[in-house]
Amino acid sequence: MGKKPHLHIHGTVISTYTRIVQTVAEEAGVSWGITATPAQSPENLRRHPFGKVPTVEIDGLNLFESVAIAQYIDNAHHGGALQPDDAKTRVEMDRWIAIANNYLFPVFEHGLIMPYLAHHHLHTPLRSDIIEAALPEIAHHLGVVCERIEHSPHFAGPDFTLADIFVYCVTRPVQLTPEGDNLIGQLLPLRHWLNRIGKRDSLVATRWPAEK
Ligand SMILES: N[C@@H](CCC(=O)N[C@@H](CS)C(=O)NCC(=O)O)C(=O)O
Repeated sequence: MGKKPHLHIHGTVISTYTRIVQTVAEEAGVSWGITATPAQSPENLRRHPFGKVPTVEIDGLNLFESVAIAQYIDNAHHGGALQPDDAKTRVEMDRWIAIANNYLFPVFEHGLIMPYLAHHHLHTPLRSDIIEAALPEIAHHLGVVCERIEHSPHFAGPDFTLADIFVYCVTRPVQLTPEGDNLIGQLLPLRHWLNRIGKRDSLVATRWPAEK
């Protein structure tokens, strides 16, 4: 086997999507380094026309969008081991990645995680009004996630796939807030899955400071 490449990540250090890319690299045995880059900085806007992080450099390519980056790393450097071959299992993986990106992330991020990050890091007053208003929808979304994982070891079925990485990295920050921890505490299958999956080496290696 050839020498594994190095992945250069540009992104904010505490970021759900940065963690997704770091986790896939860990799973693939690809070494990575990160340059702290704010999403809306002029430099990042040159890398990502929609002003999001992360962006990466690997194999002479400049890539953005986490699904594309994750699939590239897994395909080019891990034999596609995190993506099922079977079409029916694959569609389940794709569906849960889409759910994580389109429904879970926006609601969790804006309703709970950003208010706490702003409070802890920028020392602004905690926006309890935003959190209170978002909690019913957050509870609904967590319930849907919990229902899926109640009778299946992983989101696409028997094996650990990219879907588990996306759902874990999007959902775990919720558990780091008091309100999220309380909600997940009542959803035992989800809590057990988060505990189990969070022990994987790739997810231990990419923990946020608040988890250490
Ligand atoms: N679709 C993008 C989403 C990335 C994303 O939303 N990143 C967040 C950080 S976790 C971000 O850049 N937020 C800053 C902003 O929206 O201004 C991807 O998959 O990479």
